[in-house]
Amino acid sequence: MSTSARFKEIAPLLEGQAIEVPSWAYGNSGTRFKVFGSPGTPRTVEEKIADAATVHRFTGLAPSVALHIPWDLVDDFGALRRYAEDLGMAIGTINSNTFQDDDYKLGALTHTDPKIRQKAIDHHFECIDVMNATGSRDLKIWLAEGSNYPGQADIRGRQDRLAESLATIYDRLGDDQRLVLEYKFFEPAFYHTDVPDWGTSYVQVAALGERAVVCLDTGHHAPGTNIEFIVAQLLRLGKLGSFDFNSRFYADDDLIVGAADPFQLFRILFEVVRGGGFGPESDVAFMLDQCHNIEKKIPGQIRSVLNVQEMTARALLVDRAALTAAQEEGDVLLANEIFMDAFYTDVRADLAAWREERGLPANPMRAYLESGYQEQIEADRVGGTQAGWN
Ligand code: PSV
Ligand code: MN
Repeated sequence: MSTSARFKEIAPLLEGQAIEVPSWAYGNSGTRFKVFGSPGTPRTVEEKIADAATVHRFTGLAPSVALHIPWDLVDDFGALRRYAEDLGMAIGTINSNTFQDDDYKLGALTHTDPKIRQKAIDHHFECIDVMNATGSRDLKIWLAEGSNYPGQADIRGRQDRLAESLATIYDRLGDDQRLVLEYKFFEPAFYHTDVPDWGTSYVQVAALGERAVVCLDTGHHAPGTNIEFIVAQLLRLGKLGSFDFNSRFYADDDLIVGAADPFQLFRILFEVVRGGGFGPESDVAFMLDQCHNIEKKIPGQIRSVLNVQEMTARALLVDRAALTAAQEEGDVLLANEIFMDAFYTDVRADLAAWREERGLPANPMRAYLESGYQEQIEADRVGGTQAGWN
């Protein structure tokens, strides 16, 4: 069967694919050494949403935008929701932030001081109020908590306090809302981290209840970790809530999805498809969590969502029946060949035609660059304070 004939078979499955973009991808970012400003960077949440809507307009892939509180705090979230909807966008996941206050130096939800724990819990209550006003389903919690030196903290006591704090937050959620707990193996803490891995996140959310799930950020594992195995396991347990997609060479690099290791992205997406994590029946949220430190931000996001789409198409191309047969026969080389055949299939021309059939530009990157949007925002967005990590 030719690639195109096979592509036609899987094409309907690509319909409705949605990849949520993060508001912070449009703001300035950098490393701990330098945050670079760039012309056209949004000054307001509305401008971030307008840029996210532009990514969606050129790709048809990104109909929602995640917010980060307090970076995206506004007086009237109902009005912000209407503003987004007028641009064809929904407000997606609400991300809490307990990592930028002096009070949180030694912990937030795990802190030994009940007043500081309560302050961090109250911040999550505020995030739930935002969700109620914006219609968001997911509260995503990533904690920058841990310790730097052996003996510094009671690591067991911190797990117990974490469980208690999370339970209080979970109880406040509405029936259609979810708590999504993200893990990360290190940074900013260097010795121990309170939610370092999928197992800890799983244990904590399993104790909360059905509407508590795990967020897998692809940049949050030790080098060499078999991430697709984690995907398979969490799907098997019904606890894979969402992805923060990005790519990394060394640590939490937050680079363009698929830039560092396209094959890993393929392997992850194959397990997503295999495990029922893709398609209209699935609750798994596909999000990006990225920072564009040196490249232009909007085309950086366009490239990222296109890479996810392209790799999803290739994962769908795997001939699963033939693969299962080869696996059950114990035909190691044939099974591997079937898998690799799909990975090596170039779907770019097919996807370009698929887009055109839907009134989208065949080449969204080029269409954006030729649209004049970038020049326009660079000319218009003069003065004010560019958005960043504060
Ligand atoms: C932490 O590194 C993280 O991945 C979390 O998702 C945060 O919400 C995001 O980055 C932005 O700080
Ligand atoms: Mn993340």
